[in-house]
Amino acid sequence: MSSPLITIERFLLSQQPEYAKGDLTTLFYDIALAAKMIATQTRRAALLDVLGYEGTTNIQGERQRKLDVYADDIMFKLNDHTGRLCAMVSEERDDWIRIPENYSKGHYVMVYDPLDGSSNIDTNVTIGTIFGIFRVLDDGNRGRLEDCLRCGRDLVAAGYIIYGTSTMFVYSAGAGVHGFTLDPEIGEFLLTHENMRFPENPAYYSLNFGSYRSWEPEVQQYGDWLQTITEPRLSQRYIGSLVADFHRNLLYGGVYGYPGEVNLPNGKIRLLYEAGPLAFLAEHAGGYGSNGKMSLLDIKPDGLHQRTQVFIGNRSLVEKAEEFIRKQD
Ligand code: AHM
Ligand code: MG
Repeated sequence: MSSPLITIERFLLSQQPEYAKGDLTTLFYDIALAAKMIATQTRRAALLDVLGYEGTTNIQGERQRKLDVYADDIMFKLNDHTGRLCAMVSEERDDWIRIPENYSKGHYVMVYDPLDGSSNIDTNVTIGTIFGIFRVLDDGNRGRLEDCLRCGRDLVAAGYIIYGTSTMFVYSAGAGVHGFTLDPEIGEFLLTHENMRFPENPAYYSLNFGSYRSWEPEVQQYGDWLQTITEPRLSQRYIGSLVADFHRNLLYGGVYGYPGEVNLPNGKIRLLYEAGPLAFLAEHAGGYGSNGKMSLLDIKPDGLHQRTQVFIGNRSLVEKAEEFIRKQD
């Protein structure tokens, strides 16, 4: 008998824990709609003249690509007026985002990177969107900075959308990690990967060995270890698109790392809307995310765009990174 066709809407309504029903479920649905719109634009990028740079820079001083700006705008426009959120934080905006006074405010805060790995856009390589959702600390207010500056342990849900050979929506609201694939003909995300877990035996490591000479000696030793272990022997795969590297490692087992470098001591990955949400997903899939010393979920950000060293994936491989790094202390 063939397996039943389950849309993301049906799954959200029937399979979620009680607390995730209601506003949180509809919020996922809004994000799924944003995902479809971003996917459509990504697929047609070269035809629509949305490749290349916008001529502006974001808070990190990075040049914004047209698709970065488009994706950010879609995430914002689909979520500012729904009454489900009271604040947002985007990689592309300096400050946290207030919900306009003329709209009612909700109980949730959404942090997101609208288009991650965007240096890959112009070369047709997989990119992604990352999001995390917190509950507001105090229902009585319209959202404040402290509602946004939270550690990953406080997340109630997180997920990503991967724009690859197919578009997938992967999320967790604390009860398993589930993946849905977009059927472009009918415009629906259908359940294809229920209860995703890191396989016990990892297959890959994903670090940019081009930066090896800029790493701390203990990270270099970890890199050497990854390259030489035989039980199991690992292969290197590095796309340079965090969502894509994380997704592959979730399916086949592995570790993604972005270590600090001589001129970039905390590495490149942002804690609040990249590392935190992926560490949440990793833990709910039996894996682990660390900055090399402690769980990424236990670090409280001081700033919205704070960077952190990252090792994330199969627990055994991430704990090995911690072992090398602790030896140095
Ligand atoms: P971005 O948010 O500006 O796209 O940067 C994050 C990306 C990650 O997706 C990726 O893993 C990393 O930067 C690649 O950086 P590098 O080219 O230095 O290896
Ligand atoms: Mg990013």
